[in-house]
Amino acid sequence: MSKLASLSIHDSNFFTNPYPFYEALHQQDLIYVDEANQSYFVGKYDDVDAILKSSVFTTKPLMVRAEPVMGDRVLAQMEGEEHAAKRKLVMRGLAKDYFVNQYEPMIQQITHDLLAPFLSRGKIDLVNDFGRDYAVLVTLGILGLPTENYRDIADWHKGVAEFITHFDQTEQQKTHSLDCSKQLISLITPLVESRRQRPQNDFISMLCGNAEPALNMSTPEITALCLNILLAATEPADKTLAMMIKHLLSEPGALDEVVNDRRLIRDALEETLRLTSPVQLIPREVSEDVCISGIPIPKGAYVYCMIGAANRDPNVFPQPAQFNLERRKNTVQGDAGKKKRHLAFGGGMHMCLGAAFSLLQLEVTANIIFDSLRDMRMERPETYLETGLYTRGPESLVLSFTPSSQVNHQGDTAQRLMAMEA
Ligand code: 2IO
Repeated sequence: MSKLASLSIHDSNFFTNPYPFYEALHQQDLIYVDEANQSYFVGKYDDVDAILKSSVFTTKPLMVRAEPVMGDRVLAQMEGEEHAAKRKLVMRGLAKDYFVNQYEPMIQQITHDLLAPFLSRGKIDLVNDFGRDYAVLVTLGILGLPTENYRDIADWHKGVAEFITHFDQTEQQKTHSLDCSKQLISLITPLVESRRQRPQNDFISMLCGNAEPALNMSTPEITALCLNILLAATEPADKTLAMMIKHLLSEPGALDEVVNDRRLIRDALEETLRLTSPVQLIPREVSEDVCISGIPIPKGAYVYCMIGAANRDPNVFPQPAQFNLERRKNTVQGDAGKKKRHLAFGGGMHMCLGAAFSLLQLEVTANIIFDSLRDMRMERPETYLETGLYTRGPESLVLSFTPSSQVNHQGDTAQRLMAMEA
């Protein structure tokens, strides 16, 4: 039998560490309700999985959470043929053949360039010296957007992300977010218009519809789609990378294991996404009266899928608080023998379309980090802090390592020079 409990997402303890709340939720088999906001917070794996696959739970909350800063609807708000066609188009742009030929060298270059100034110092903050710039530069690279003022773009991204993911923005903060959105829209719009007139071999030209003339998207629609990709690709990337390194450093022997067998990077990423999901919440609106785990939920209420909690459901993930590189091999089987994967990428028809891409991207970068930063150690681990209710990640991750003057990097450099000459 399930019960209801009050939860304040404004509780500062929840913000810095939601995991004890999730544990209590699973132990007591309950759903949290935020009375003031008519919001229900669901954290059981099977409930969340069912909600994400059900059309009774709509993506309407994005009309208020995202549309105002996107300038138009995001993909997750669409349905039917329109959704299928646009999703397919974007997925084609992120496909593996492009990855190997175009994206992989771009990601390698960005990673090397951002790490370079730190290699001889033997010290780097993986979040603030590397991750934030890295995440936005790679996304700009995918979209073919100019990178000269990428620090401005990173700031505008932050403002827009705050609008989507913060629950208690003041009017002033809202205005700031909307200003950031205007800046991004006026950066992207002329590029869309120019690609429309003179198509090139890039992502935006593809969205402009020469490959798919039937779609015939308007300039604001394409711009919103670019913003959608900018947000969805940037926001979780640096967080996932830093949290993976943190887990590998905290778990005895884990880092060496992965450094010595790079096939395990994929397992480390998947386990990081499960244990510390960079996106913790997915909002839905219920279109009729329903019951979840015995709790009646009235039509029109908001239901937040706590994917960060579902990913620690002990019925699906034994010893859920443990970082376990072997977990993928031992996943619990669900219906029809299907393995129950973590829900960090969501589920159902709106499941993250960048999932495969993001794993390839982070694999490329993790490989370079392991080659470049030998004997990584965490500085002052007791100060490590993750924050965020909706998207969540470390405030910083300061690493010390053996400076490159003491490590032979010739192989890497020679390869790069050869690649540049080619
Ligand atoms: C951009 C929270 C960054 C998405 C979002 C308004 C729509 C959608 C998500 C993820 C990550 C963001 N929602 N990506 O949760 O595209």
